Order: sequence, then C-alpha cells, then structure tokens
Amino acid sequence: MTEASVVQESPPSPGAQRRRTTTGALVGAAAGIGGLGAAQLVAGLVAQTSAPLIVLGDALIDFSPHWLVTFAKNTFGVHDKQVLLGGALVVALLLSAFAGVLAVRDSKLAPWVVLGLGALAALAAATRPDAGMLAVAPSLLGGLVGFFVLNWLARIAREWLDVAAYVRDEGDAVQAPYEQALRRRAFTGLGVVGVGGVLLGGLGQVLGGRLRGAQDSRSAVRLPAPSSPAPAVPAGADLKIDGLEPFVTSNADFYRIDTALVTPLLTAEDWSLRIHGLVRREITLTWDQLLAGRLVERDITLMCVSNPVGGDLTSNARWLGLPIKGLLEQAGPSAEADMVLSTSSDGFTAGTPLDVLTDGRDALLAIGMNGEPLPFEHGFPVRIVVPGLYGYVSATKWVVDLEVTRFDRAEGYWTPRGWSAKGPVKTGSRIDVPKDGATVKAGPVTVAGLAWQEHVGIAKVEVQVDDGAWQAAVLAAQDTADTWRQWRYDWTASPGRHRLRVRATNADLVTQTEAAAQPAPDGATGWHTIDVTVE
Ligand SMILES: Nc1nc2c(c(=O)[nH]1)N[C@H]1C(S)=C(S)[C@@H](COP(=O)(O)O)O[C@H]1N2
Ligand SMILES: [Mo]
Repeated sequence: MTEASVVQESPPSPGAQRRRTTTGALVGAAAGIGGLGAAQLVAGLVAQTSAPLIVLGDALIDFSPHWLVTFAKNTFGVHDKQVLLGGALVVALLLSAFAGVLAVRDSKLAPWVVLGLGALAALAAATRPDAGMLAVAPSLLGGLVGFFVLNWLARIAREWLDVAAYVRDEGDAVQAPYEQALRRRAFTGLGVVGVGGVLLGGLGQVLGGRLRGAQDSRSAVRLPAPSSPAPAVPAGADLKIDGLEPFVTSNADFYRIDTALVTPLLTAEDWSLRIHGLVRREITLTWDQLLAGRLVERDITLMCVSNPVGGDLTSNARWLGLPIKGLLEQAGPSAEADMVLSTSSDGFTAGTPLDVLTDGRDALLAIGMNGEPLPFEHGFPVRIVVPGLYGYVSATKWVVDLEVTRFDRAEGYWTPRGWSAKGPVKTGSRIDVPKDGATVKAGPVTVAGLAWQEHVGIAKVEVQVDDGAWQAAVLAAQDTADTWRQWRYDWTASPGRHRLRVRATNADLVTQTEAAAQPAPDGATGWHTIDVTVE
C-alpha cells in the first residue's frame, strides 16, 4: 500500500482540516500579494493609474450609488481614497485566500479564480476613460503571476499537509523529519512569495512616484495672466448645431496623436529648453524664465497630417505661451540656418522651417490649454504650437530641445518614414451633420461642418447636392485666420437618396482641390462627400 492511498483512506481529523484551511488561506493570500506586487511593479513602469487596486477602486466608485459615494466622502473625508484602496486590497486578499483554500483541497478551479480576478481588473483598467494602450498589462501580468505562484505554492503545501496528516494519524515518527522538511519548504515558499510581492509592489510605488511628482508639479502650476490676451471669440463663431463639432474643443475631447507608449511625465521644475546649433548664443530656458516672459494667449487649430478627408484628427483650443520668435532672435540664428529641429523628452523630433517660426505668426512654446496647464497627454509642461503647419512638423509635445539647423542636415521623426519634410496645412472642409449614411426627414435640413486653412483663413464654403450647382454656405463669424471656421447650409431635402459634397475656398481665393490624395506624404485632399437618405 502506498503512502498516498493510506492518506486518502484515513478520514481527516478536525485538526488536520483546520490546518489545511489555514494553510490554504495563507497560500492564497501569499499568491495574491505576489500577483498584486508584480502588477504594481508593471503599473509603476506603465501608468500608476492602471494598477489593479486603483482601477477596481475606480470602478467601484463608478458603480456605487450616489449616496454611498457621498457617505464615504463625508465619513472618511480626505482619506476616502486610502479607505477605498485598503478595502480593495482586503477584498482582493480575501478572494485569493479563498482560492488558496480551494487549491490545497486540490480544486482544479482555484488558480483560475486568481486568473479571473486579474482579467476582471484588466477589464476595469481597459474601460477607464484615461486608459492607455498598456492599461491592461499590470492586471493581466499580475493575474498570471498569481496563477503560477498559487499552483506552485498549493502543490508544495499539499505535499506537506498530506504527509503531516499521515504522520499524526499513524504516529509514524520515522516520517517526522521528512514532514518537517516539507513544512519548511512550504513556509519558505510562502514567505518568499509574500515578501517578494511586497518588495515588488514597493519598487512599483517608487517608479510610479514619477507620476505623483509630475501630478503634484502640474497641480501647483498657476498660469500667469497673458501680456497679450486673446480677443473674445465672436458670438457667431460657434453655430451650436447638434452634431457639429463645437468651436472650442475641450481638453478632454482634443484629439491625441503621438508615438509615446507611456506618456512622458515631466515636472515643470525640472524642465528646461536648450536652444543651440547654428546660433550666435546658446540659450537654456527654465520654467521660471518662461513664466516670466511676455506670454500671449491665442486660439489655434491643430491638425494632423494623417487626417483623412472627413476625419476628426483636428481640434481647436485657446493656448497660452511664449512666442518662439523672440527666443530665436535672442539666440541669433546664422544666415545658413533654415530649420529648427525640436526634440521631445522621449526622442520625437519635428523639423520646422525657421522662416515660419520667425515670420510673425503666433508660433508658441505653449504652457496653457483652455485655461489649464497642458494635460500630460498634450505635452505638460511645454509644447510647441504653430498655426498653419501640420502637427508632425511643428507641434512637439514635452519639448526640451531646439536645434537651429538646416533641412539638408537634419530631419524630423516622420520624414524618413515616408512623410514630407515640410507640412503646411492644406485647405480643407468637412460635413459634420448630417452624418454619412444618415436618414433625414424631407423638408428643411441643416447641413453643417467645418472648413480650415490655418493662418490663411477661409473665404467661402460651398455645398453641392447631387449634380446640382454649387451653393454658398453661410460662414460662421471668423475668430482668427488661425482657427477653423464653422459653416451651415439650409437644404430643402426632397425624398430619395442624395449625395452631398463640400468644398472650401481660402482667403487667397484658392478653392480646395477635388483631386483625391491619401494623407501620406503631405496631407489628404479631395472633397468630403456623404450620402443621405431622405424620407
Ligand atoms: N513628443 C511628441 N510630440 C508630438 C508627436 C509625437 O509623436 N511626440 N506627434 C505630433 C503629431 S503627429 C501631432 S498631429 C500632434 C498632436 O498633438 P495632440 O496630441 O496634442 O493633439 O502632436 C505632435 N507632437
Ligand atoms: Mo500628426
């Protein structure tokens, strides 16, 4: 008769059962700590806000009834976050302890409970409004670590428990040293995993401290009043039509394009900008010097070169910043220079024509966006904004370096990747309402949209229904030539299927081309065309 079968045949004593449950709970809790620690470490590297406890806590807030959130705020005050996170930690550890109890009883289900918890947290992370591409990584990895660690710990714990039960029940003293060795192994494993998890988690906190440092830095920023405020947006600039993009894009809705997998987290205090290259005098600008400069406030529409015809990779905001022109004048570019290569903290580069930066337009080192410090995703603490150029050749976020150079000596990030070295914005327009493929009622229908050519301005927008004559749309009031312009056309729609097209004419009286071109290499062209059904 083998040892194992002896063990299986003897009914477990209440003491042995209790020991099995306690050990199982410890094993599960240790696996939980290991998994959470691993997740915390990954979160520290990726984004602290995607740590499983944080996202589960956030999800809990979202799903809690309003009275509960208010109650928690009133009861725990400023500590409500800590209480919530502590609660989430306790719940997570209880659930993994439960999985551990199952696991030492040889339930095949147990490790999946841990994996399921990880998946649940990953789902919570992915559905956060600020979720980045890697938001699921901490929870998934934590779940996997928990899964494997629980399997391993439960296996060695079971071995020990089985032998221990046999030794007790049979009073087999010969096996006692063997039992002790197994016990030592099981508890060493537990300890290593538990302590390891705490250490990993701590390391994650330290790494994630960068985020807290940056957040504190950003919340401490008080934007100075501009020396030159932007004129108020004319009342008629925003037609306020349902479905039409608002004239000013909120920071939350502002389109976002960059190559950064992990959003760079800089602090304003540590930020500085070096201006060098083909200059008489090298300059290093600090945050305080920037704030002390003559700041201007301007409405400027940004546009991505990748924006397809009818696309939405364009937004409009009110920026606060220091004109780059003055800085360049201080540095004194040499006569041969024709480009400024701007570099971000994460190594992105843009090559901007020197003459564009010095021709008097409001090319800014921006620090404010719609009255707030730049959001991290949009370049905190400092980015460039240049009216009239696509973002990829001008709008460097997290900018830390300006090298005055030449187009035949340097190139921006996208140039060797198939995009043109220079990127002036092309005249464009789009229809926002009705939506392509929409069904509308016969009779009066409001057609509305946007038209743009930043720094040139829009003089005319026309709409064509089917093959009819081009009809002038009504232009919204112009804010400045550096912003997009809304338009509307009052259409009397007859039943049937109709095709609508739009085209803009810029302030130089050049009408946008009908020729369809892909975004690469220097911006899409063609008339935005939609189909609607009228009933
Ligand atoms: N550091 C950095 N800055 C960058 C980019 C980038 O990838 N990295 N992308 C540029 C591109 S292609 C565009 S269109 C604009 C977009 O700015 P936004 O994300 O604030 O809308 O940022 C520009 N600045
Ligand atoms: Mo872009």
